[in-house]
Amino acid sequence: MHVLLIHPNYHSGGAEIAGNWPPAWVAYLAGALKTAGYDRVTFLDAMTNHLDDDQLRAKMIELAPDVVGVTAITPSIYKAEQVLEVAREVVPEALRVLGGVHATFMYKQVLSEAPQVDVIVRGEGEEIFVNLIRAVDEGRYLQDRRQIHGLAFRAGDEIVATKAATTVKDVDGIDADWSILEWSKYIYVPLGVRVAIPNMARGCPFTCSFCSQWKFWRDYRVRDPRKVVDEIEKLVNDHQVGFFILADEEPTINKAKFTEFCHELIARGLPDRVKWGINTRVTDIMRDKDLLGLWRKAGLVHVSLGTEAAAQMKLDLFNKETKVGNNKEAIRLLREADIFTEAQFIVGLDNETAETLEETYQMAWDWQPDLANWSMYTPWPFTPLFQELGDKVEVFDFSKYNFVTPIMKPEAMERGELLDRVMNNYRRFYMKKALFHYPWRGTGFRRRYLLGCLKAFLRAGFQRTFYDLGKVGYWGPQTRKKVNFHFDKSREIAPAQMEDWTAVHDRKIAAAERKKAVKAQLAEERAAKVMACGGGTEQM
Ligand code: B12
Ligand code: SF4
Repeated sequence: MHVLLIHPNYHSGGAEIAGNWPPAWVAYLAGALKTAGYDRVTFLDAMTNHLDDDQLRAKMIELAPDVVGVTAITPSIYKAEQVLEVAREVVPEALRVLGGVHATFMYKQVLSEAPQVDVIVRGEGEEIFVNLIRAVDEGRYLQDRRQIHGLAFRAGDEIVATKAATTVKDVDGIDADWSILEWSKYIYVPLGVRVAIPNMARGCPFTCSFCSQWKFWRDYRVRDPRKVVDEIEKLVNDHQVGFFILADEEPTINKAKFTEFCHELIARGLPDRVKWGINTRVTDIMRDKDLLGLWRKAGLVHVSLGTEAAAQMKLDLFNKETKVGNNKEAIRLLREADIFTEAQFIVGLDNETAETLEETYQMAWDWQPDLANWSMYTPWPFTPLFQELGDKVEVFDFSKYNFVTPIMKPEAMERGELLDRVMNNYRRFYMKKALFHYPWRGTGFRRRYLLGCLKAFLRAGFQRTFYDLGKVGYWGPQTRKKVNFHFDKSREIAPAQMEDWTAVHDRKIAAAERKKAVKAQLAEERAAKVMACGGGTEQM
């Protein structure tokens, strides 16, 4: 049984500017397959190697796999579908599998628009994929597929979704196989070292309305920190990894486990050999302010904070359960602990104005994080906020759902102006930082790291890959009226997907009505409560 995994060749100038990142999904799936006895797994990183269809064609013919598995987040979905189209053409006998967050929620859309996709794995891949591969290997896939949890496929005209699989409960049984990657390719530009993305915790206990991740991983689970450190030690020893970020949505909420993780790294002398970064929440920084020194000692040098929105109003809308005032304080605390801070702003909702964008800049400058990012609000089609926005979402070309393209048009400005104002924020922030802060602040590692980040930004700026500026034709404020985001207007929501949403919406309304009725009934009962004396409320 030969399984070929492919990461599609999709690029959008955002996080990529920091280097070539290794695909963690491949390591985790290859590990699960190996543990189950399937060790003939090959990986093609079409993204990092910029492989075009012809190159993929040639590779697939050469490898002749039994199964082709491709991943997709929302923006890379069409590229992923294209990879499977190539597979259908040149290795038609191979089973064509798609996994990842987009297909998990949008399986009706995908199966409607891309008949070349044989089967979708919905949710975490480790267990579902092994069950699927086992069925294929034993020649019973077609007859058993309705019994395998977590799949979606077409059967004639019908789109079938099997029972949802449970999340991976035995997270300590997860054993990634990172040896499948071609390590010389994965370099983190700011430090010039190899980079990895291990995963300690899955899920997020919060429910921010703009985010798809809590829905994907469902329950929050943390692996045994010692096992995660085993994995990291191996990455350092076997593959000379010098920097990692935790793939986790929320690595710090479980204070005890995160503290144990830090102690374990220190006990094994790893902080001298590997530095790392995380994404986390302002509230955790405030809670753990006394532990920030320990975090830094454990090698944590970079914290990306979901400060998310400058205005409290926006925070409330996003359901972020945090307060604007805390952001400044969290950044100060991290700076004091000598940890780099990256503040993330989400801009570009329909109520964005020139003033609110200016406000985010003023706040970024006031808070003084080392790095600041302005991401375009992207309405993941499976999030609560998307449902709320309804008709306001006009673009269904998912390839542009990438944090750098304005999907929403603010009422007060054109998309080109929004991009220009965001660029203006970047220009002002980084110009001042580059001139007055980075070269002069701190010594040794801190200075080297900051200048490394600046180098990554400048490189992307020169290559015009940052924010896809080259692709959209943005050359500065004078071109803001001419930028072209090249939205594919022929892209629409498939009727089957629409029906699914409507059904969910109806279920939600029905559930809300039920809740309201139960509440009213309870209130009535309470009001009509029998009094101690035996009478009702109307007694004297
Ligand atoms: C690391 C990371 C990156 C790395 C990518 C590294 C790489 N080569 O894969 C970098 C920094 C380059 C990056 C860039 C971008 N990213 Co990113 N990134 C992440 C992050 C932090 C972790 C992803 C990860 O590795 N998770 C761990 C692995 C194990 O999980 P997984 O990939 O979901 O895989 C599991 C399942 O999905 C499933 N599965 C996945 N694929 C397959 C395939 C098969 C065949 C099967 C069976 C199963 C399966 O099984 C796996 C194991 O359980 C997530 C946020 C998060 N915390 O998850 C955002 C995230 C994935 N990124 C996101 C986005 C939007 C982007 C960018 C577009 C942003 C930008 N403009 O820069 C680009 C796109 C780059 C690209 N070309 O794909 C979004 C996607 C949202 C969405 N709904 O689509 C996320 C979720 C962030 C967010 N907050 O919304 N990113
Ligand atoms: S934005 Fe962050 S904190 Fe909010 S639900 Fe998503 S992962 Fe959790």
